[in-house]
Amino acid sequence: MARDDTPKTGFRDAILWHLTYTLGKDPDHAQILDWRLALSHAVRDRIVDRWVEATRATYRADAKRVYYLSMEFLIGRLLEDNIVNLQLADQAQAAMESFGLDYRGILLDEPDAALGNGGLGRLAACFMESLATLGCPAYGYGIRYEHGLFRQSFADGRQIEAPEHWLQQPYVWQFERAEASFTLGFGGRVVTRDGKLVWEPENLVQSEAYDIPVIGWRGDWANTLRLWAGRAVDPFDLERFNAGDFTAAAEAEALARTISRVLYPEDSTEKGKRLRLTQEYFFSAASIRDILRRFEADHADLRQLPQKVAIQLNDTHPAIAGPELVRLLHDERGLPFDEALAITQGCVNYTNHTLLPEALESWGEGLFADLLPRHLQIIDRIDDAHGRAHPDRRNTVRGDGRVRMGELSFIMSNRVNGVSALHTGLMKTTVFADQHRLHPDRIVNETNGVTPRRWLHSCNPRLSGLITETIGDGWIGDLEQLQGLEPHVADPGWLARFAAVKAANKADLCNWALREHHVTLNPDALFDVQIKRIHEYKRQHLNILETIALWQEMREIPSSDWTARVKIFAGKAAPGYFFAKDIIRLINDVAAVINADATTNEKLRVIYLPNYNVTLAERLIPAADLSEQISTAGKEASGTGNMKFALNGAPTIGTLDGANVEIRELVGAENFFLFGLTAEEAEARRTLPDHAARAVSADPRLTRAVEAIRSGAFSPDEPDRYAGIVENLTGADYFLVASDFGDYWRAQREVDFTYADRDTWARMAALNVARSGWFSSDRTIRGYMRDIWNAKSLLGQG
Ligand code: C3B
Repeated sequence: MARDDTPKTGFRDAILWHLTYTLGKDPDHAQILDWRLALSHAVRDRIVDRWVEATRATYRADAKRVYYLSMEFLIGRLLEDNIVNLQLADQAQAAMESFGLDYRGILLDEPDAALGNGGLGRLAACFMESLATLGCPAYGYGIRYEHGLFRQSFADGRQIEAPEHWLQQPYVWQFERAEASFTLGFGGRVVTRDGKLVWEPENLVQSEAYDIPVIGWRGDWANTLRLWAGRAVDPFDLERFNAGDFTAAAEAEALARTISRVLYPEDSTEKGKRLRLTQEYFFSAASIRDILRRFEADHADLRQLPQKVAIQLNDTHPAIAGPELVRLLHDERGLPFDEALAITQGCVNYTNHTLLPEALESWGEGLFADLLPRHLQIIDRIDDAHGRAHPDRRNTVRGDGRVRMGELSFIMSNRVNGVSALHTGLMKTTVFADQHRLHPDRIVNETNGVTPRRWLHSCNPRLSGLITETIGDGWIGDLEQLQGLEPHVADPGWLARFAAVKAANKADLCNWALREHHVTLNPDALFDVQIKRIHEYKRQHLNILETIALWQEMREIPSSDWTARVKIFAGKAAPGYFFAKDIIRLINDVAAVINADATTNEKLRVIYLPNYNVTLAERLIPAADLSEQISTAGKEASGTGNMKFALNGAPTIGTLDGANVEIRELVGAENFFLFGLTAEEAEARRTLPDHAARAVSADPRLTRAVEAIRSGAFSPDEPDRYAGIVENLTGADYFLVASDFGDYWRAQREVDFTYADRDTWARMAALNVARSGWFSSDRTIRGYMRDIWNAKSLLGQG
């Protein structure tokens, strides 16, 4: 092979070509990393042609573009996604095996890009994939964090955080765009010049663009995920360097880079203050400039902006994009203020992802004025204009010395949406009740979804194979076709094959757990899985309490016919969230005691897998029997893990919360293990004095489990280690763990009973798959395109 051979003749040749000429490696001495990079380059070449074509088609059609602004894109590994969507899997596998390599090992060698905390970030990644699949011209805008979410390990059961380095190796999927760079200001003051207010920022920072192509299913369309990195305007101070002050010479660069250095490991608590607000403005402002630049390249009339541009704010983190657009239109382009505002409102929409008060962003006025003095004035004017238009209405964005980003986002937006039916309903009656009265058509619901390419087809090849064999492969691009499985569920032969798929996936997980974590799991046991961020409202502590109670009862009545279970936990806690970290340690402590008990450990095991990420989810979900979705009703906006489990044949044990409600409606109440208070009952329960203490003393199992924790049964070297948890459970218990315990216990025993009849269980599991097609993010994105963006697909002009 020579340098000028085209690298696209055959796929295998292309890989060798890149290994040789892009990486400069001799195949005889190439390492796994080299092969993975060569494979990635060969795949990337095939993406680029379609990417360029999609961009051209969008320009030609002068189509409306969707801009999805998000602080988080939890994209995970991309090589496999890209290979699958280009339908190159067989060729890639054959090529790698012909080189004597382990194909899956190569795929898993890619670092998991964790540019997000949890559901919100993963949703953004699924949306990008669905936007491309549907041929909707769209850009994702976010931050290119040098360090994604921390790596988690355990020491004595405690969470240890270490920095994550996804960019340490070359990252093939990104294209640096030196030309798309903007200078952004911070701080300074507002002066009057020629009768106009002008912002004179004190500090300037450069935004640098990195583009990642996102290819849709079957490779028919590709969009761009553009991530911004911070750079200094003058990266190097030669004068200071020559004076011998080498560190100071590079200070500006270090400071600017700090902006895109780390993802805040905050899920639902407002922290980080100044740097966090700096990050939010940094990426929002760069994105808005980029959007305007693209629009102005071929449109003269700014009033057309809402016809050509839809901007989606993924939560309030990019809310400052609204005032920034007003500022650019009014201060810099000279439009009258009201017109600038109307145009902005015609473009901007806002998705709310949480009703938890501590997660609704607000900023101290002092900090805001210091960092963004002109924006604060603009926000006040927006608030005034809104107040004037609604005379019974006071200004609401500012209050108690704070700037409330939820209120701002609401009044800046054309549409505001919740992420499940229940959540959207609660938005209307709680946090946004006043706004909803003024704007009864503004709030709409778009129930979340997940991409079936990653969350069934790739992560569960056995099930994908069985489905395709049964109903053809149309379901991958049209998930509702899974309904076609339903008639087969009654066929014992088919059901046995379905059950065999799950058994094989479980066997894989057992092998992996033994190899990687030196734990032996019984593949015949029920795999009961709770994997998500650790949070009191998600109630991992309810799960571990039930585990303790079960263990105690097994010891008490060993003769009973207990269903064998493996309780699997995974998830990270925000580093500053000490209660959540205590829950992690408690689970690990309980696991150590229970797993060491020879009288029960045939029947009950507890395992906490470290460093939960997208890759681990892809491994666990196909092997799960039971999906734990046990949040306090009214607190989980939607959930998306719940959808992934149902889709992979794991029935849910859950509350009437978030999208659980819709899952239960679709899969059927008889195929869902429901327990717990409703959102309304939960509200009422909280007002009862001593509800927790009463619930504990009324339930002997709960009393005994709490007593075991209190007495140090799981922390003999430090008996009062969990005093805080015990006090919470028997005291305030805002999340109603004690109140829901009894019904959770009952539902779990129903699970035991049902699982003992493997045919019944397999039927339930299969019906969960057959009836979960609605939870595709393709359906969700169609909803956004229709109800919110008024955007059209450019695929076959469909
Ligand atoms: C999450 C919510 O907690 C989930 O219920 C929801 O499914 C997803 O968003 C996606 O809508 N969420 C999050 O991950 N981070 C936040 N800061 C707020 C909500």
